[in-house]
Amino acid sequence: MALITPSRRLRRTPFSDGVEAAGVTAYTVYNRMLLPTVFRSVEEDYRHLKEAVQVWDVSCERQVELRGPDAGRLMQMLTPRDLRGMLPGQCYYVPIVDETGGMLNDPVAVKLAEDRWWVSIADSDLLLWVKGIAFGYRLDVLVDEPDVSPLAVQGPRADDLMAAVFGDGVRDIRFFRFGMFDFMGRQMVVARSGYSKQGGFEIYLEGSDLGMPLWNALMEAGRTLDVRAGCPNGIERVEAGLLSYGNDMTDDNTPHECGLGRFCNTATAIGCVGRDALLRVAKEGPVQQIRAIEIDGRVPPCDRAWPVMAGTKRVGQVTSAANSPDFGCGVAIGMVRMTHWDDGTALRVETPAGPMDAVVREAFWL
Ligand code: THG
Repeated sequence: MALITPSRRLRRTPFSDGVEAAGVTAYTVYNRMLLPTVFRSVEEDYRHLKEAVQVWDVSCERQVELRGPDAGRLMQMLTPRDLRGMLPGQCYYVPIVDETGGMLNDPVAVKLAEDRWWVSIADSDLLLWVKGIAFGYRLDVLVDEPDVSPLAVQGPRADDLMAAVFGDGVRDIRFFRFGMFDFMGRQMVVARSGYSKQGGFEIYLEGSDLGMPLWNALMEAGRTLDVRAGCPNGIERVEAGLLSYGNDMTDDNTPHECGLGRFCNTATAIGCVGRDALLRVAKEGPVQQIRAIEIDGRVPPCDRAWPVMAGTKRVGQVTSAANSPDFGCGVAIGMVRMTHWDDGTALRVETPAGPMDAVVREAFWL
Protein backbone atom coordinates (compact mmCIF):
# COMPACT_ATOMS: atom_id res chain seq x y z
CA MET A 1 0.00 0.00 0.00
CA ALA A 2 1.07 3.59 -0.59
CA LEU A 3 1.93 6.03 2.21
CA ILE A 4 -0.52 8.13 4.21
CA THR A 5 -0.17 11.88 3.55
CA PRO A 6 0.32 13.75 6.83
CA SER A 7 -2.00 16.67 7.51
CA ARG A 8 -3.59 18.57 10.40
CA ARG A 9 -6.81 16.51 10.00
CA LEU A 10 -4.86 13.39 10.81
CA ARG A 11 -3.88 14.25 14.35
CA ARG A 12 -0.44 13.58 15.84
CA THR A 13 -0.23 12.62 19.51
CA PRO A 14 1.79 13.80 22.52
CA PHE A 15 4.01 10.73 21.98
CA SER A 16 4.43 10.91 18.17
CA ASP A 17 8.02 12.18 18.39
CA GLY A 18 8.94 9.16 20.52
CA VAL A 19 7.08 6.75 18.24
CA GLU A 20 8.97 8.08 15.21
CA ALA A 21 12.34 7.99 16.98
CA ALA A 22 11.61 4.35 17.91
CA GLY A 23 11.27 3.47 14.22
CA VAL A 24 7.55 2.98 13.60
CA THR A 25 7.05 1.38 10.15
CA ALA A 26 3.24 1.47 9.73
CA TYR A 27 0.27 3.43 11.01
CA THR A 28 -3.47 3.16 10.82
CA VAL A 29 -5.97 5.97 11.40
CA TYR A 30 -8.27 5.71 14.46
CA ASN A 31 -10.56 8.49 15.66
CA ARG A 32 -8.81 10.75 13.12
CA MET A 33 -5.52 10.16 14.91
CA LEU A 34 -2.33 8.25 14.14
CA LEU A 35 -2.16 4.75 15.65
CA PRO A 36 1.07 2.78 15.10
CA THR A 37 0.54 -0.80 13.87
CA VAL A 38 4.08 -2.10 13.23
CA PHE A 39 7.58 -1.38 14.51
CA ARG A 40 9.97 -4.21 13.43
CA SER A 41 7.47 -6.71 11.96
CA VAL A 42 4.10 -7.87 13.26
CA GLU A 43 5.69 -11.25 14.17
CA GLU A 44 8.74 -9.75 15.92
CA ASP A 45 6.55 -7.27 17.79
CA TYR A 46 4.26 -10.17 18.82
CA ARG A 47 7.09 -12.28 20.22
CA HIS A 48 8.52 -9.33 22.13
CA LEU A 49 5.09 -8.36 23.56
CA LYS A 50 4.67 -11.89 24.93
CA GLU A 51 8.17 -12.02 26.48
CA ALA A 52 9.09 -8.53 27.67
CA VAL A 53 7.32 -5.17 27.94
CA GLN A 54 6.18 -2.54 25.47
CA VAL A 55 5.03 1.07 25.63
CA TRP A 56 2.10 1.78 23.32
CA ASP A 57 0.92 5.16 22.05
CA VAL A 58 -2.85 4.59 22.18
CA SER A 59 -3.72 8.30 22.36
CA CYS A 60 -6.28 7.57 19.64
CA GLU A 61 -8.43 5.97 22.35
CA ARG A 62 -9.90 9.44 22.91
CA GLN A 63 -11.90 10.31 25.99
CA VAL A 64 -15.47 11.54 25.89
CA GLU A 65 -15.77 13.32 29.23
CA LEU A 66 -19.13 13.62 31.01
CA ARG A 67 -19.05 16.17 33.80
CA GLY A 68 -21.93 17.49 35.91
CA PRO A 69 -24.91 16.40 38.04
CA ASP A 70 -26.46 14.34 35.19
CA ALA A 71 -23.21 12.58 34.18
CA GLY A 72 -24.21 9.25 35.74
CA ARG A 73 -27.70 9.38 34.27
CA LEU A 74 -26.30 10.14 30.81
CA MET A 75 -23.75 7.29 31.11
CA GLN A 76 -26.55 4.80 31.86
CA MET A 77 -28.55 6.08 28.86
CA LEU A 78 -25.64 5.03 26.64
CA THR A 79 -25.21 1.39 27.72
CA PRO A 80 -27.23 -1.74 28.57
CA ARG A 81 -24.64 -2.62 31.26
CA ASP A 82 -26.08 -1.87 34.73
CA LEU A 83 -23.83 0.81 36.24
CA ARG A 84 -25.53 1.11 39.63
CA GLY A 85 -22.87 -0.95 41.44
CA MET A 86 -19.94 0.83 39.80
CA LEU A 87 -17.72 2.85 42.14
CA PRO A 88 -15.22 5.64 41.50
CA GLY A 89 -11.90 3.92 40.85
CA GLN A 90 -13.47 1.28 38.61
CA CYS A 91 -13.36 0.79 34.84
CA TYR A 92 -16.07 -1.12 32.95
CA TYR A 93 -15.99 -2.43 29.38
CA VAL A 94 -19.36 -1.16 28.13
CA PRO A 95 -21.24 -1.83 24.89
CA ILE A 96 -22.79 1.44 23.64
CA VAL A 97 -26.00 1.03 21.65
CA ASP A 98 -28.38 3.22 19.66
CA GLU A 99 -32.17 3.19 19.88
CA THR A 100 -32.35 0.04 17.71
CA GLY A 101 -29.87 -1.85 19.92
CA GLY A 102 -27.11 -1.47 17.31
CA MET A 103 -23.53 -1.18 18.50
CA LEU A 104 -22.13 2.38 18.29
CA ASN A 105 -18.90 1.75 20.16
CA ASP A 106 -17.32 -0.59 22.77
CA PRO A 107 -15.35 1.71 25.06
CA VAL A 108 -13.88 1.42 28.52
CA ALA A 109 -15.84 3.64 30.93
CA VAL A 110 -13.71 5.18 33.67
CA LYS A 111 -15.63 6.44 36.70
CA LEU A 112 -13.55 9.26 38.18
CA ALA A 113 -16.31 10.53 40.52
CA GLU A 114 -20.10 10.38 40.73
CA ASP A 115 -20.26 13.44 38.48
CA ARG A 116 -17.23 12.82 36.26
CA TRP A 117 -16.66 10.00 33.76
CA TRP A 118 -14.30 9.29 30.89
CA VAL A 119 -15.50 7.11 28.03
CA SER A 120 -12.34 5.75 26.39
CA ILE A 121 -13.66 5.19 22.90
CA ALA A 122 -13.08 2.80 20.02
CA ASP A 123 -13.07 4.11 16.45
CA SER A 124 -16.42 5.88 15.92
CA ASP A 125 -17.60 9.47 16.48
CA LEU A 126 -19.23 8.76 19.82
CA LEU A 127 -18.80 12.38 20.98
CA LEU A 128 -21.48 13.52 18.54
CA TRP A 129 -24.03 10.93 19.74
CA VAL A 130 -23.36 11.72 23.41
CA LYS A 131 -23.61 15.50 22.87
CA GLY A 132 -26.82 14.98 20.91
CA ILE A 133 -28.42 12.97 23.71
CA ALA A 134 -27.27 15.44 26.40
CA PHE A 135 -28.74 18.36 24.45
CA GLY A 136 -31.90 16.57 23.33
CA TYR A 137 -32.79 15.50 26.88
CA ARG A 138 -31.73 18.89 28.33
CA LEU A 139 -29.29 17.15 30.70
CA ASP A 140 -27.20 19.15 33.16
CA VAL A 141 -23.86 17.83 31.93
CA LEU A 142 -20.86 19.05 29.95
CA VAL A 143 -19.67 16.71 27.20
CA ASP A 144 -16.35 17.24 25.47
CA GLU A 145 -13.07 15.66 24.39
CA PRO A 146 -10.39 16.69 26.92
CA ASP A 147 -6.63 16.68 26.30
CA VAL A 148 -6.23 13.15 27.69
CA SER A 149 -4.07 10.57 25.92
CA PRO A 150 -3.74 6.96 27.08
CA LEU A 151 -0.30 5.36 27.03
CA ALA A 152 -0.38 1.58 27.52
CA VAL A 153 2.39 -0.49 29.13
CA GLN A 154 1.82 -4.12 28.15
CA GLY A 155 3.65 -7.41 28.57
CA PRO A 156 4.80 -9.77 31.36
CA ARG A 157 7.33 -7.24 32.71
CA ALA A 158 4.81 -4.37 32.84
CA ASP A 159 4.56 -4.42 36.66
CA ASP A 160 8.33 -4.05 37.06
CA LEU A 161 8.54 -1.21 34.56
CA MET A 162 5.60 0.68 36.03
CA ALA A 163 6.92 0.23 39.58
CA ALA A 164 10.24 1.76 38.51
CA VAL A 165 8.49 4.92 37.30
CA PHE A 166 5.43 5.26 39.57
CA GLY A 167 6.48 3.27 42.67
CA ASP A 168 5.55 -0.14 44.03
CA GLY A 169 1.97 1.02 44.67
CA VAL A 170 1.04 0.22 41.07
CA ARG A 171 1.51 -3.49 41.79
CA ASP A 172 -1.60 -3.41 43.99
CA ILE A 173 -3.93 -2.03 41.29
CA ARG A 174 -6.52 -4.70 40.51
CA PHE A 175 -7.79 -5.59 36.99
CA PHE A 176 -10.00 -2.82 35.57
CA ARG A 177 -9.38 -0.60 38.60
CA PHE A 178 -7.33 2.57 38.68
CA GLY A 179 -5.43 4.71 41.17
CA MET A 180 -3.96 8.20 41.04
CA PHE A 181 -0.16 8.27 40.78
CA ASP A 182 2.33 11.12 40.64
CA PHE A 183 4.58 11.78 37.67
CA MET A 184 6.70 14.96 37.77
CA GLY A 185 4.31 16.60 40.19
CA ARG A 186 1.16 15.73 38.20
CA GLN A 187 -1.47 13.21 39.34
CA MET A 188 -2.33 10.66 36.64
CA VAL A 189 -4.95 7.95 36.33
CA VAL A 190 -3.16 4.58 36.15
CA ALA A 191 -5.40 1.57 35.43
CA ARG A 192 -4.69 -2.14 35.10
CA SER A 193 -6.13 -2.65 31.63
CA GLY A 194 -5.13 -2.66 27.98
CA TYR A 195 -5.77 -4.11 24.56
CA SER A 196 -3.77 -7.33 25.04
CA LYS A 197 -3.97 -10.46 27.19
CA GLN A 198 -0.32 -10.15 28.26
CA GLY A 199 -1.12 -8.01 31.30
CA GLY A 200 -0.34 -4.39 31.93
CA PHE A 201 -1.48 -0.86 32.56
CA GLU A 202 -2.86 2.23 30.92
CA ILE A 203 -1.70 5.70 31.97
CA TYR A 204 -4.19 8.43 31.09
CA LEU A 205 -1.92 11.40 30.40
CA GLU A 206 -3.76 14.64 31.13
CA GLY A 207 -2.05 17.51 29.33
CA SER A 208 0.12 16.93 26.27
CA ASP A 209 3.13 18.75 27.74
CA LEU A 210 4.26 15.75 29.80
CA GLY A 211 3.91 13.32 26.88
CA MET A 212 7.56 13.05 25.89
CA PRO A 213 8.86 13.27 29.48
CA LEU A 214 6.60 10.29 30.36
CA TRP A 215 7.59 8.35 27.23
CA ASN A 216 11.30 8.96 27.91
CA ALA A 217 11.03 8.05 31.60
CA LEU A 218 9.48 4.67 30.70
CA MET A 219 12.10 3.99 28.03
CA GLU A 220 14.97 4.90 30.42
CA ALA A 221 13.58 2.89 33.35
CA GLY A 222 12.99 -0.11 31.09
CA ARG A 223 16.50 -0.47 29.66
CA THR A 224 17.30 -3.59 31.72
CA LEU A 225 13.82 -5.02 31.01
CA ASP A 226 14.32 -4.82 27.21
CA VAL A 227 11.46 -2.29 26.91
CA ARG A 228 10.48 -1.34 23.36
CA ALA A 229 7.94 0.87 21.68
CA GLY A 230 5.03 -1.31 20.59
CA CYS A 231 1.40 -1.13 19.59
CA PRO A 232 -1.78 -3.23 19.65
CA ASN A 233 -0.64 -6.38 17.86
CA GLY A 234 -2.73 -7.77 15.01
CA ILE A 235 -1.90 -11.39 15.86
CA GLU A 236 -2.08 -11.27 19.65
CA ARG A 237 -5.41 -9.45 19.77
CA VAL A 238 -7.10 -12.01 17.49
CA GLU A 239 -5.66 -14.88 19.57
CA ALA A 240 -7.02 -13.07 22.64
CA GLY A 241 -10.46 -12.51 21.08
CA LEU A 242 -10.33 -8.74 21.60
CA LEU A 243 -12.87 -7.22 19.25
CA SER A 244 -12.24 -4.25 16.96
CA TYR A 245 -15.16 -1.89 16.35
CA GLY A 246 -15.58 -1.17 12.62
CA ASN A 247 -13.86 -4.46 11.78
CA ASP A 248 -15.57 -7.20 13.79
CA MET A 249 -18.80 -5.29 14.52
CA THR A 250 -20.74 -2.28 13.30
CA ASP A 251 -24.04 -0.56 14.08
CA ASP A 252 -25.72 -3.47 12.25
CA ASN A 253 -24.84 -5.77 15.16
CA THR A 254 -26.36 -6.13 18.62
CA PRO A 255 -24.09 -6.67 21.65
CA HIS A 256 -25.41 -10.26 21.83
CA GLU A 257 -24.26 -10.98 18.27
CA CYS A 258 -20.85 -9.64 19.30
CA GLY A 259 -20.61 -12.01 22.25
CA LEU A 260 -20.92 -9.02 24.56
CA GLY A 261 -24.09 -10.30 26.24
CA ARG A 262 -22.02 -10.87 29.39
CA PHE A 263 -21.55 -7.09 29.58
CA CYS A 264 -25.30 -6.40 29.30
CA ASN A 265 -27.92 -6.32 32.07
CA THR A 266 -30.66 -5.02 29.85
CA ALA A 267 -33.51 -5.83 32.26
CA THR A 268 -32.07 -3.58 34.98
CA ALA A 269 -30.27 -0.97 32.85
CA ILE A 270 -33.12 1.50 33.31
CA GLY A 271 -32.75 4.54 31.05
CA CYS A 272 -30.62 2.89 28.34
CA VAL A 273 -31.97 4.29 25.05
CA GLY A 274 -31.61 0.90 23.35
CA ARG A 275 -33.26 -1.02 26.19
CA ASP A 276 -36.67 -1.75 24.58
CA ALA A 277 -35.07 -2.82 21.31
CA LEU A 278 -32.60 -5.10 23.09
CA LEU A 279 -35.30 -6.65 25.29
CA ARG A 280 -37.18 -7.55 22.10
CA VAL A 281 -34.20 -9.14 20.34
CA ALA A 282 -32.86 -10.80 23.52
CA LYS A 283 -36.12 -12.78 23.80
CA GLU A 284 -35.39 -14.56 20.51
CA GLY A 285 -31.62 -14.69 20.98
CA PRO A 286 -29.16 -13.83 18.22
CA VAL A 287 -29.20 -15.82 14.95
CA GLN A 288 -25.52 -15.08 14.29
CA GLN A 289 -22.64 -14.57 16.67
CA ILE A 290 -18.93 -13.76 16.77
CA ARG A 291 -16.73 -16.83 16.81
CA ALA A 292 -13.06 -17.72 16.83
CA ILE A 293 -12.20 -19.43 13.55
CA GLU A 294 -9.10 -21.54 12.95
CA ILE A 295 -7.87 -21.38 9.37
CA ASP A 296 -5.69 -24.04 7.80
CA GLY A 297 -2.91 -22.31 5.84
CA ARG A 298 -1.35 -18.86 5.56
CA VAL A 299 -3.91 -16.08 5.45
CA PRO A 300 -3.41 -12.85 3.47
CA PRO A 301 -4.07 -9.42 5.06
CA CYS A 302 -7.78 -9.06 5.92
CA ASP A 303 -8.93 -5.69 4.60
CA ARG A 304 -12.50 -6.74 3.71
CA ALA A 305 -15.04 -9.27 4.95
CA TRP A 306 -14.31 -12.79 3.65
CA PRO A 307 -17.36 -14.97 2.96
CA VAL A 308 -17.62 -18.07 5.15
CA MET A 309 -19.21 -20.98 3.28
CA ALA A 310 -20.80 -24.31 4.15
CA GLY A 311 -20.79 -25.95 0.73
CA THR A 312 -22.33 -23.36 -1.59
CA LYS A 313 -24.23 -21.62 1.20
CA ARG A 314 -22.90 -18.44 2.80
CA VAL A 315 -23.14 -18.80 6.58
CA GLY A 316 -21.03 -15.93 7.78
CA GLN A 317 -17.96 -13.76 7.30
CA VAL A 318 -14.43 -13.42 8.63
CA THR A 319 -13.62 -9.85 9.67
CA SER A 320 -10.11 -10.15 11.20
CA ALA A 321 -7.40 -12.72 10.48
CA ALA A 322 -3.73 -13.29 11.22
CA ASN A 323 -1.09 -16.03 11.15
CA SER A 324 -0.35 -17.24 14.67
CA PRO A 325 3.23 -18.40 15.30
CA ASP A 326 2.26 -19.95 18.65
CA PHE A 327 -0.83 -21.81 17.43
CA GLY A 328 0.73 -22.72 14.08
CA CYS A 329 -2.37 -21.85 12.08
CA GLY A 330 -4.41 -18.95 10.83
CA VAL A 331 -6.52 -17.34 13.56
CA ALA A 332 -9.59 -15.31 12.76
CA ILE A 333 -12.63 -13.58 14.21
CA GLY A 334 -15.87 -13.81 12.28
CA MET A 335 -19.65 -13.66 12.46
CA VAL A 336 -21.24 -17.10 11.96
CA ARG A 337 -24.90 -18.10 11.57
CA MET A 338 -26.49 -20.18 14.36
CA THR A 339 -26.77 -23.28 12.16
CA HIS A 340 -22.97 -23.46 11.86
CA TRP A 341 -21.57 -21.79 15.01
CA ASP A 342 -20.96 -24.94 17.12
CA ASP A 343 -17.38 -25.70 18.17
CA GLY A 344 -15.71 -27.96 15.63
CA THR A 345 -17.93 -27.10 12.64
CA ALA A 346 -15.90 -27.39 9.42
CA LEU A 347 -16.30 -24.50 6.98
CA ARG A 348 -14.51 -22.83 4.08
CA VAL A 349 -13.33 -19.24 4.02
CA GLU A 350 -13.13 -17.45 0.67
CA THR A 351 -9.98 -15.37 1.03
CA PRO A 352 -8.48 -13.22 -1.76
CA ALA A 353 -5.74 -15.89 -1.91
CA GLY A 354 -8.36 -18.58 -2.61
CA PRO A 355 -10.65 -20.78 -0.52
CA MET A 356 -9.21 -22.17 2.75
CA ASP A 357 -10.40 -24.86 5.16
CA ALA A 358 -11.54 -23.53 8.52
CA VAL A 359 -12.99 -24.77 11.82
CA VAL A 360 -15.21 -22.90 14.25
CA ARG A 361 -13.65 -22.70 17.69
CA GLU A 362 -15.56 -21.91 20.87
CA ALA A 363 -12.68 -19.50 21.52
CA PHE A 364 -8.88 -19.52 21.20
CA TRP A 365 -8.75 -17.68 24.46
CA LEU A 366 -10.56 -20.24 26.69
N1 THG B 1 -8.31 0.65 26.54
C1 THG B 1 -8.85 1.89 26.64
N2 THG B 1 -9.66 2.37 25.70
C2 THG B 1 -9.95 1.63 24.61
C3 THG B 1 -9.41 0.33 24.46
C4 THG B 1 -8.56 -0.15 25.46
N3 THG B 1 -10.76 2.13 23.64
C5 THG B 1 -10.83 1.47 22.39
C6 THG B 1 -10.84 -0.02 22.49
N4 THG B 1 -9.73 -0.46 23.36
C7 THG B 1 -12.14 -0.48 23.08
N5 THG B 1 -12.31 -1.91 22.96
C8 THG B 1 -11.96 -2.78 23.99
C9 THG B 1 -12.07 -4.13 23.74
C10 THG B 1 -11.73 -5.05 24.74
C11 THG B 1 -11.28 -4.60 25.97
C12 THG B 1 -11.16 -3.24 26.19
C13 THG B 1 -11.51 -2.34 25.21
C14 THG B 1 -10.92 -5.55 27.05
N6 THG B 1 -11.64 -6.66 27.15
C15 THG B 1 -11.31 -7.71 28.11
C16 THG B 1 -11.91 -9.01 27.56
O1 THG B 1 -12.81 -8.94 26.75
O2 THG B 1 -11.40 -10.04 27.95
C17 THG B 1 -11.76 -7.47 29.52
C18 THG B 1 -13.14 -6.97 29.69
C19 THG B 1 -13.63 -7.07 31.12
O3 THG B 1 -13.49 -8.13 31.74
O4 THG B 1 -14.21 -6.09 31.63
O5 THG B 1 -10.02 -5.30 27.83
O6 THG B 1 -8.01 -1.28 25.41
N7 THG B 1 -8.58 2.65 27.70
